Amino acid sequence: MPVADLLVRHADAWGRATRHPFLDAVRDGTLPPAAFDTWLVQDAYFVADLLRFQARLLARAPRAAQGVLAAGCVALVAELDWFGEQATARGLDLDAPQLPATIAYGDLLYRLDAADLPTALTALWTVERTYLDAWSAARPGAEPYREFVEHWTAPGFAEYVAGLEAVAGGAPDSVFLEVVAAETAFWQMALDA
Ligand code: MP5
Repeated sequence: MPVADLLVRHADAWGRATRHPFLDAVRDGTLPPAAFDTWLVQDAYFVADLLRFQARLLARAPRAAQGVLAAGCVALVAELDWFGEQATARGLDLDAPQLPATIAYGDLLYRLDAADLPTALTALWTVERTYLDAWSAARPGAEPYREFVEHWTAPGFAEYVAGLEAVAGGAPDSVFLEVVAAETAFWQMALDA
């Protein structure tokens, strides 16, 4: 079964993660700057956790998945630099405390170290596909958020997600639903903070 079937089979959960009010507000320009800043600082923590998770996954990945995972690790290192630049430009402190949804999502990534490879690869594809679809729904995005919309809707990012899709699959639906729930909670955290 192709992993993309998960998006149809669990359309409600998928919609909650990819059509969240946070994204409507990015598109309309009504997102309070404080909510965006909360998201940005918390997402920098998440990306750091994701890089560590992905590096551990690369170490045990099958030959066919090494290329896409290694390229993704390089991109994540560059993305962390970009987060640093964005934080500086907005005067944000990237050492601010982690919020509960960020901690919970990081814990999920650590738990996936013990998962079999199909499950861990499907989880990673779900993480990235969520951002592709979520930010695509916010296109073109209002200023000052447009650069972020462009970042996760660029053709190169879509190709990366397709590359992950090609090596994902064979996992229980529960891992998809767990990741999607963590993504929904992450958007909500930014609005509630
Ligand atoms: C991604 C992200 C996408 N940055 N944050 C969350 C909460 N979920 C998914 O990962 P990447 O590596 O930034 O494309």
